[in-house]
Amino acid sequence: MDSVLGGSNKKTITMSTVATDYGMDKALQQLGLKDVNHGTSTGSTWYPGGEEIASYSPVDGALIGKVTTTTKEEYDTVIKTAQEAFKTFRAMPAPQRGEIVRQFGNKLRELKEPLGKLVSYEMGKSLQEGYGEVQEMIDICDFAVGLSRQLNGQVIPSERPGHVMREQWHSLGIVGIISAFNFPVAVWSWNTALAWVCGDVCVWKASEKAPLCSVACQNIIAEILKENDLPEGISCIINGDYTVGEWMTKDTRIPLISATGSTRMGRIVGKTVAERFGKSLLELGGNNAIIITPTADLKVVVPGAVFGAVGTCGQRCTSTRRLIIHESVYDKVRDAIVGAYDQIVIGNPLDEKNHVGPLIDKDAVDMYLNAIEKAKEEGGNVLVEGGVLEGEGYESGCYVKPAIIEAENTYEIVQHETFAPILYLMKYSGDVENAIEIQNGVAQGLSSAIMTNEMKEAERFLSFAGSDCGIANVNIGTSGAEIGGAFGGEKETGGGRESGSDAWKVYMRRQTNTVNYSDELPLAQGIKFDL
Ligand code: UN1
Repeated sequence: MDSVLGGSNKKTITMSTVATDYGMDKALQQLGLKDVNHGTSTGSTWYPGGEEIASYSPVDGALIGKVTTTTKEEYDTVIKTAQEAFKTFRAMPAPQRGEIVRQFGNKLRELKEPLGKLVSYEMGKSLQEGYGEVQEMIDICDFAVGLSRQLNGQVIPSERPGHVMREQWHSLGIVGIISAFNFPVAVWSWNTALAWVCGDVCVWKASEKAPLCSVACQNIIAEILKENDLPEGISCIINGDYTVGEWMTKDTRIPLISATGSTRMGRIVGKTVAERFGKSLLELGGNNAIIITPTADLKVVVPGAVFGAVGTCGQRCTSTRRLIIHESVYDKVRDAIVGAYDQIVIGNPLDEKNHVGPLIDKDAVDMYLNAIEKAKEEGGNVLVEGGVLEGEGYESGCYVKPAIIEAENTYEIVQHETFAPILYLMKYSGDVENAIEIQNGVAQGLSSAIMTNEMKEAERFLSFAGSDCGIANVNIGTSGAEIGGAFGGEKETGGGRESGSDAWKVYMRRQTNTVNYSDELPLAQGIKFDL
């Protein structure tokens, strides 16, 4: 078909047989997704809902199933149920809540295969990455179980005699989760696993582009909650377009909104939540670069850069969008990367031979094509041609070829996050500081990386004067973060941190206590107030 495909993309399937060919039928059965026609739930209770949202697979264009949108009345019932559940759940000892999350993690271990397949089929990422996403859920559950015994506060010395100060952490309430299509299950679990051990209850509005993933997750957790005699309202899902999101962001009953998506969306969410003094955790767009220095090892650079750029078909927040290459090694690195693109096999992501699946939908394909056009208009030099794949196996119209374009960092299109496999190559000369300036010279600040064997360069990249991103890696790519670290970024990425480290603190409210165990009442700052 095309040279970019290599010769091995022979496994083609027809639209009607994909589900059975790759065990999708069985997977849907195992996940309780046969004949679903609902999308609003407080646990084991499902509500009929309003309009239908159809979920078509970008893999083969087939209709996987339908959910319904949440009506305003149902939304209010969900929030009231969650508020009630919070009263019970926050009173449960944190390690017991951890036990619930442990059971959830174990269930995910059992269902890794069907859930990974569903992620792959509904969203389009490769099966390996679908399984990886479920593994990320399991990992955060394990992390949260340990955390459930470590929601530690501290004791602070008081300046007054006979006084002691403490800081403790209390449950917050309802956590509203708005998630994107690209990580349709993992990002929800980053939030829920932590929120639950913290004693919060969760209301999730998943992406309309991957709604069945949310129903599958809800089925799994609802069973665990029921087995443990826990009330409805601890895990809720709602569905719909931005109006449902707006109900959440304006709702003073939801103290924390955790939103993942575009900077455009985050700007609206952040503002709306701030207006009512709610808290928001924003994980927005990235424009991630790898700096490739003269001492970089090509064996590390090539897989790191290529997986970063084409993994999840360039639809990760952490996808590599820019390579900033030292002029002395530019030709060698460029040729190696371009050569590696020849090996990429594009096709049905459920077939493990394929590296890259489709984009999420035709709108995404249009954005990808427009970005390539724009880069050309601005003077970009195309090294690996993009384009939409046609023919057998590509009937959904969502399969595109990963492209490589030589470009300047100042191009408007390069400054912009396009959720597609387009990699921009640019040169730097002189010191690593020049590369860092280019790397930081965008509005976003999620992930970054440097490839170097020179210790001083690595440390300069990681120093206060180095990368301005929330994630800065050495000798690995920009994507594929582990759950143990705090995940998120600066500038237009929104400033939020999810997942590991002390990200749990955002799911709780901090309280400072001063206790006087003396018989006097000395005032702080030595103030005298004698009556
Ligand atoms: C996202 O793209 O929103 O670091 C999340 C990564 C994954 C998570 C990405 N662990 O690429």
